[in-house]
Amino acid sequence: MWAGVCVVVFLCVTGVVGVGMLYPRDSESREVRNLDGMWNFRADMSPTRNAGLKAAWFKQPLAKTGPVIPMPVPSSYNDVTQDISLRDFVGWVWYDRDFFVPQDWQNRRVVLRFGSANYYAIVWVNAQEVVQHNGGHLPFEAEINKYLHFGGSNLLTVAVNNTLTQHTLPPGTIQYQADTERYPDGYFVQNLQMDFFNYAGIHRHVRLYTTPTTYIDDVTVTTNISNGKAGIMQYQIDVGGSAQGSSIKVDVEDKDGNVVGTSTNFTGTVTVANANLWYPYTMMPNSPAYLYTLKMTLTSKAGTDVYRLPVGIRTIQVTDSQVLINNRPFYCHGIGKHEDADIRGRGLDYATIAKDFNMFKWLGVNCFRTSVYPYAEEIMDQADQEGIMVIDESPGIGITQDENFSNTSLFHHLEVMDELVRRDKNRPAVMMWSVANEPGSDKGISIPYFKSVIGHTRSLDPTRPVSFVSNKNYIDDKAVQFVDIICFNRYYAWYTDTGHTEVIQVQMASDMDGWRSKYNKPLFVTEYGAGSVAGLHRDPSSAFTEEYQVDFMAEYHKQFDSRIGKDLVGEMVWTFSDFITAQGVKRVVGNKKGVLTRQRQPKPAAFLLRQRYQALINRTAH
Ligand SMILES: *[C@@H]1O[C@H](CO)[C@@H](O)[C@H](O)[C@H]1NC(C)=O
Ligand SMILES: *[C@@H]1O[C@H](CO)[C@@H](O)[C@H](O)[C@H]1NC(C)=O
Ligand SMILES: *[C@@H]1O[C@H](CO)[C@@H](O)[C@H](O)[C@H]1NC(C)=O
Ligand SMILES: *[C@@H]1O[C@H](CO)[C@@H](O)[C@H](O)[C@H]1NC(C)=O
Ligand SMILES: *[C@@H]1O[C@H](CO)[C@@H](O)[C@H](O)[C@H]1NC(C)=O
Ligand SMILES: CC(=O)N[C@H]1CO[C@H](CO)[C@@H](O)[C@@H]1O
Repeated sequence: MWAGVCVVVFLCVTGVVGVGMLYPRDSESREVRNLDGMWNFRADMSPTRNAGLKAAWFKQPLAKTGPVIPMPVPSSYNDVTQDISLRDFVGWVWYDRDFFVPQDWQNRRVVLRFGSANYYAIVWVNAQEVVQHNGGHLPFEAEINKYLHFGGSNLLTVAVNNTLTQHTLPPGTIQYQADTERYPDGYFVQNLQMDFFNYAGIHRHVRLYTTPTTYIDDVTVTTNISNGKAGIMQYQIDVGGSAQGSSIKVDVEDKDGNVVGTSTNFTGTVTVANANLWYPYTMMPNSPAYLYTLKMTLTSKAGTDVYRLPVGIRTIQVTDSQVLINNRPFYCHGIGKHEDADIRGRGLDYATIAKDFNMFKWLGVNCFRTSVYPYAEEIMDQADQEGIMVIDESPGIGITQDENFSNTSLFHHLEVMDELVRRDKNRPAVMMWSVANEPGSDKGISIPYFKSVIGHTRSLDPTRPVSFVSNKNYIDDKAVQFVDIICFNRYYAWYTDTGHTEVIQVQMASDMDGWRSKYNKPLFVTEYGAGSVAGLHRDPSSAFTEEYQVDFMAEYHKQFDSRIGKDLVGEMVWTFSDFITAQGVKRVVGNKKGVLTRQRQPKPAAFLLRQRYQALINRTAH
């Protein structure tokens, strides 16, 4: 629930009204209605992209304002038509649809929730603005009772703008080309500082859900282990509406529905004797990822509200050379990825989620990074359920120039971290927060910026390590001093010394020795990788062939092997699958560093990785 007062666009004063952003779940007291499907759609192709806002297209059905086309929600809109101007569109696009609300919802609280819309969204119900949201990858919602026709039809209109500016995350710039001898009138382009296509639209579920007017607004759970056996759940429940005179019952249920702990406090502790701990699947092959259910029953004058939260009991600790899960060392053999897939772009799709997790298991992957923006909640759910650890990353990419470290950017970055931690704080799979990828952390101006963002994130969640991903070296980096685990991306023999795999070992060794002797913190290689065009061969290998990707990775693996169990706590190849980028002479229909093709078919590098990771499960799990 965001109440927004917008002076001009981008100077929005937003404030959180409620504190929570719980995932919508059915219960005895709550109803969830999906509004996904084929919506009406229209891009504002006017030169300023402002015709729709000026003419208030939200005041009537979109089809009455001009031609509309069907557009799937959730999905990116870019690749679903044959229209190149829509694929590469920058500016406002408009969506609308009708929905009915039953009469008997009148006495309940009705909330409209978006899983995400990239980037800036304005939402109207029956021609009245209900919410604005700044940010492309996190959920937002609004209580909409006062705008609804109960027992009748309602019009839902959404305008989404994918424009990236200096103060968005990721940042970008709009460049106007005034030279009329070279460009058409009013010509402008979006410059990006990121190596992936800026897919846009309503990317995740749109849902209505109901609660009683006094309701469970948020819950925060942290877990601990006592005497190696008992699980401790420390929790805090926040109530929305008029809490006066309300009472709570908290039951912890095991997988079979047996109540194994109970409490009647809003803030308290429940102890589970002989707890089944939550482990990544590689550490506990027979019963990984054990989830209890925290069932909360709130009773008030408004009736009863029930909400069930899955909770895994586990601890994470970081020493100067190890990550411990439940007091046992954890080595991450993982992968970086994108949400990118097929014609839906970055839109949510269950078949893709299932395929990607099946591929993780096939490869032996036991962790991934949500490079380089927060992923859908449904993906995070799968990680919790299947026991795959996650480095949960903010969309802080492209923060590279002095001007990109302004206080306006910092303020937005803190706000994004608030939203990310609020959404994912209760997830056992989240092992670490990453606040940014490859920022200008060699600049003096990055010091107060990262001190602030990392410190803020740690204050939001003192139970998990916090880091960012550096591409600077140990001599120049000025912000790594604030992190718990040193995460870095390396492309020796790719972006430098291209083709020379013989330099990899010596360069990686001095690199890692340098970090270690300067900071004495655990090391995590969050990216290394070479591009390969599927089907392209050369022997001896050379850049962009499938053979080169294999030779390249094998050299890195030798270095990793010499440090596992000493100071290296994780490795992640870049990347899971090929993905689309902006067009450029270095990118042949996208980035080809996938060990899988974009269609999730393995290249030879995938078989190398599978062999390595399956063996690592045996070597590091016990
Ligand atoms: C919407 O898009 C237009 C065109 O890129 C841009 O000028 C404007 O600033 C954008 N507004 C927002 C809120 O993103
Ligand atoms: C967990 O319990 C241990 C031992 O009882 C204690 O030292 C530690 O501070 C606790 N951790 C948290 C996050 O509460
Ligand atoms: C509930 O709170 C009371 C008062 O703070 C405390 O004495 C009691 O131990 C708590 N019970 C549980 C189960 O946390
Ligand atoms: C941000 O604001 C602080 C406090 O007002 C100020 O000291 C600092 O110089 C500002 N930073 C930038 C990059 O403008
Ligand atoms: C891992 O260990 C199991 C059981 O000892 C064995 O069957 C399997 O072949 C090993 N896998 C690899 C890749 O070493
Ligand atoms: C992407 C982005 O916002 N980049 C800006 C960072 O700062 C430089 C210097 O002012 C700008 O030129 C970039 O546009």
